[in-house]
Amino acid sequence: MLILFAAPALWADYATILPEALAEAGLSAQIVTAAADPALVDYIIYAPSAPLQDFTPFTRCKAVLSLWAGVERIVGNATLTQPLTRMVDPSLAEGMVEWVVGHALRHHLGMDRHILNPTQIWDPTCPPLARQRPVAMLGMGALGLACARALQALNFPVTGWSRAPKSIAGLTCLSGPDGLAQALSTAAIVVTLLPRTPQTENLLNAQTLSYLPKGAFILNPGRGPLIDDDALLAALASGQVAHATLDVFRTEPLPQDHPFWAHPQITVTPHIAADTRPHSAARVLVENIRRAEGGEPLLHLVDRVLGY
Ligand code: NDP
Ligand code: OXD
Repeated sequence: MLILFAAPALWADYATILPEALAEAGLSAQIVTAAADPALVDYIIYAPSAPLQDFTPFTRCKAVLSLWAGVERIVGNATLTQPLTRMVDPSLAEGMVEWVVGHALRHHLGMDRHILNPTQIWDPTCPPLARQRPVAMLGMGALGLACARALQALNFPVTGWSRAPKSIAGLTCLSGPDGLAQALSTAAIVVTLLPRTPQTENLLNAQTLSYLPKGAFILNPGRGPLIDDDALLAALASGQVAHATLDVFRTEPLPQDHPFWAHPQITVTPHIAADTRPHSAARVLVENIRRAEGGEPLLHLVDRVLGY
């Protein structure tokens, strides 16, 4: 079996781990970072940094396995006729839970008041309890659900919102435009964990931001285009939104002259909310290769029509 690891910049992280995971699964494979003859390649491991754009010559390829959860940069590639899978990995979810819970607690507890307090004022005002701070989780997939559960475990009342209606024990689940309006109308904290698709672009815009109670916090570890940047700046200026913590942007790296960098109500983190961890990711990739070789259905298949 021939595997093309098409993200040469990441190869050092996988050079030992991937062959080990293949061996553990009883699979024997040759792994290359450039294919002399694309027609001989059985699987492609892909990341957005990959130079590969034309999948046409990979006539034998049984699947393209994305190292990233978000696939917006490959899903519309017209040359890609092979099945595409995305990264769903417990370590990715664990990282995302830590980022979301950490930043939610920062805003919930008003930590900046004490960490930054330049005037050394003794102000013993206590924050409300988490149970009094509703959260809207926009996106209830692998990552959104994990974050919703973690916040719920801290007593935040969580309302989840997704494309298709869901019923999840212990969580209020909504869908559709009315569901979005309802979820936002009570949300003190909004977390956006949606994929970037034509349907989710600018989902948070002047109108939807206006549904929020005044002074809400936004955490966006999903994708930059989920939020209309100008509408966000206006909502911050009016106080509708108190603070936005953003991990993802329309242009990455965020350009040095972008207004988000210096904005006192915006925290920029550099697309680090959840990283694909090679140790566990290698096992996710190998499990799908094992399945394909055994004629079993692939896990985490991307729906090419829905775009995620
Ligand atoms: P999933 O595909 O598992 O979940 C996506 C969720 O979004 C689903 O609940 C889906 O609804 C919902 N959704 C999709 N389209 C719509 C829509 N039009 N309206 C309402 N809901 C919609 O993805 P993951 O949870 O694994 O990842 C989410 C995103 O997080 C990724 O696409 C990526 O952009 C981002 N990400 C960011 C990282 C970072 O470091 N910043 C790291 C990893 C991922 P339904 O359940 O009905 O299908
Ligand atoms: C991903 C990401 O999609 O890191 O995996 O953003």
